[in-house]
Amino acid sequence: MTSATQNGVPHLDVDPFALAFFADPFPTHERLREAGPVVYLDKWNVYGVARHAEVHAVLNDPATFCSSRGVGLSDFAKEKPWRPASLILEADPPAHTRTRAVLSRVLSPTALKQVRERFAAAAEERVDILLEKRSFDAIADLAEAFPLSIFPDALGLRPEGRENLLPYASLVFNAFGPPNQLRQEAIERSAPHQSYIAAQCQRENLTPGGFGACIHAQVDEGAITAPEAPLLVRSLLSAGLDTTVNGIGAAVYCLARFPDQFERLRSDPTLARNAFEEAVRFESPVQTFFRTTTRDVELSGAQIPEGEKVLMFLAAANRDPRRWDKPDTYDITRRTAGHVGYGSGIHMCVGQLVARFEGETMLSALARRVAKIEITGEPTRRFNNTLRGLDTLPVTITPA
Ligand code: 4IA
Repeated sequence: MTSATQNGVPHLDVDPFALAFFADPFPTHERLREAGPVVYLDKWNVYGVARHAEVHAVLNDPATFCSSRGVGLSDFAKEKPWRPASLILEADPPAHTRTRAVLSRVLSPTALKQVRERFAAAAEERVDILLEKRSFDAIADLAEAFPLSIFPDALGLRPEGRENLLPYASLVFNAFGPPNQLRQEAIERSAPHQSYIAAQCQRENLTPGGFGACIHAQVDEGAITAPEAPLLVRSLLSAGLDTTVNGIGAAVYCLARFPDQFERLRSDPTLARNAFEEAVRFESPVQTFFRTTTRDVELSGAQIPEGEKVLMFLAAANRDPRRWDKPDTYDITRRTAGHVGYGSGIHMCVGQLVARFEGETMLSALARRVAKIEITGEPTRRFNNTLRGLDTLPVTITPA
């Protein structure tokens, strides 16, 4: 409940990193939005924004709401980061501008062209396997299996050790959260995953032609220094797999829960891209992120001092009734532009073309070849401080 209002900012006692919150965040998202444009969360001593307008405003003022002090709860000005800071995610202009340009080139429309065919063929192959099985776990056998069949190869990773990729990503996303059990246990168990990742980021371990080798080639172009390249590869390994796993998982979960929307998709498979985008809005695989204030600032009437953490509830913004008609309805024909599931502004997802293509190809294959997706058992939730998604989703599909 709202405990008090101080300096015009309502204080709430909600813990947005508790398991009970993850199980059903929606009523609390509403409370956060309705309490005011800016709130204060006493549990973690942070400001919070949950309305679309304020989330968008914070994302689009990177000079005031910086990333270089970390985009998790930990303030890098006060605490050493758990791993060397990301050169792109946890950086501000001008440093960010250069590394962002490099990853933009590596993940450009031209680069996507080189992998399109393989991604599309892999989606068809995956659906072949699933149609053969009929009954399967849509998380392990679809949402994880499909990205795992394409992304590590596109990066240029050797076959050995790939089982570390999802545990490492899960660690990265848990580590943005507060020092709760999820974060502490993830970090305690992280040594083997971290050493795997560090090794795979080295130039000699990345096969020619992949995204990883392309990053290292930018050293030869003089765009980055040799020690910067492995850290930028690390960004792709951190951000490129678990996000699309949870995005595709969200989309399949939506299409299974809302059969009228799957019917609509089947009648027009060109809606696949928007159906995926709407799933990203509706479920928001990346739920939250922080910024840190670089000065005293007024935001929608609230005074926020310098050096404060501001928690952005991307998922709440993506269902803010001030911004969206029927925000709690999954509608594959909705105009999804403006959702903040990929962020907004200078840090907006640099891999979004690859992510959207993965989602689109898989949903297009399902739309053309599957008549029905039925949920056959109770889905179970996977708990993470930043990512929202399922652990298991038992389904049976019927061929078209
Ligand atoms: C990085 C926000 C999320 C998708 C993300 C996580 C890690 C990194 C970037 C983005 O390590 O650079």
